[in-house]
Amino acid sequence: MIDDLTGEQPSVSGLPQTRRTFLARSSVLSLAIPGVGAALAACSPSESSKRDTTGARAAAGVDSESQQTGARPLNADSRLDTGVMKPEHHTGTSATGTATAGAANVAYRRWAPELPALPAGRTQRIHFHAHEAPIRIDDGTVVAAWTFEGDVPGPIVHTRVGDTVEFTLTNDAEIPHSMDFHAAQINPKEAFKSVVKGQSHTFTFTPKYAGAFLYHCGTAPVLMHIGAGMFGAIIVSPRDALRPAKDFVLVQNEFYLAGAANGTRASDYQKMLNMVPDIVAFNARPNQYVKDPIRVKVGDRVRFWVVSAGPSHPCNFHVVGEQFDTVYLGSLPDNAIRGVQTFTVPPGGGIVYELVCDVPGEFPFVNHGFGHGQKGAIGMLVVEP
Ligand SMILES: [Cu+2]
Repeated sequence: MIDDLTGEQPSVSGLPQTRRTFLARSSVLSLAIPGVGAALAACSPSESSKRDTTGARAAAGVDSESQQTGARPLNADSRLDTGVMKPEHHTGTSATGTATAGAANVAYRRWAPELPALPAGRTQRIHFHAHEAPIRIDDGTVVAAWTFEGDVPGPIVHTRVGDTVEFTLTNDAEIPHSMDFHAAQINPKEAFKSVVKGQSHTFTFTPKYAGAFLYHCGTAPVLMHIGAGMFGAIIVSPRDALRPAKDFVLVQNEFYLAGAANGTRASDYQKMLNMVPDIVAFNARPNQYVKDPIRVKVGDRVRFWVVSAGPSHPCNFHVVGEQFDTVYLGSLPDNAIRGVQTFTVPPGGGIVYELVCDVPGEFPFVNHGFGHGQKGAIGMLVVEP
């Protein structure tokens, strides 16, 4: 299914001021691409009075040079794509033209948490597009998001220990993006390097361990790219099937929001640095599974694959009225602990939880760090007779 996923090609014209400003600032701090052109390197913070026009030239420079050379170089210097770079003066938001266009007409859609079946065969080819899009996360909030495949989180990837994942990222966005799979052991300088607009990059890996793993854009500043929506879950099943269960994937993330164009709210880098989120959610819609619960039957075993995308906070996962029969810390079915009430997923981590639904009822699942539960990291597991 994922093989066939394609993204929309966003318009590159009519960059709004916020977009130009972002490009101007980011170009001198972390997003400059060797070989892309002097225009990107030329602007400096001391030229702040010229930021908008310099940014416009920088944005234009990406396209014009690419057209002139006929080749858009990949970023071969992945020092730019890691936490080594500290763009301390970055003040951007995610409010690009493509991320805010048409926001009023974007419909709310519940994010399906069911784990998709494993694909047939031992090699899975996945092609994601990075692009920007407005995403309605509740009735009153549309976020200007940076996405994989036009949604937040990106699609669930389901693979198996020892299988081969051949992954391709195509970047449709102005800003460079990349992919970092936590299920891969691979040279990040090569595999996780940034891809500029219009280019694609492919790498292959074989997961060694079963578990719930994060994937995310690793382009600097990583905080900004995860915070703006570029994350998802890759679920690695063991070679031998686990015991039967109803499998659900929950990716917790935080939103740090400012006002933006067209009624959208932009992810705000300075707020991310301060680490006080406006919203915390499972699968990027606050309280979505309270409004439309996850439903199972009495006697079912439920397995939650929980990932914390952060960018900065853990998920203290707990189900009210239940106890976890088993919690797997990693490399399922090894590393199991029994009889657990609450267990914490660190940002950038994943934990697998199982419980048996002995009695009917409504069981809230929550981030028991209740400041974050109150901000939306709560849902409902309905056990039907
Ligand atoms: Cu990115």
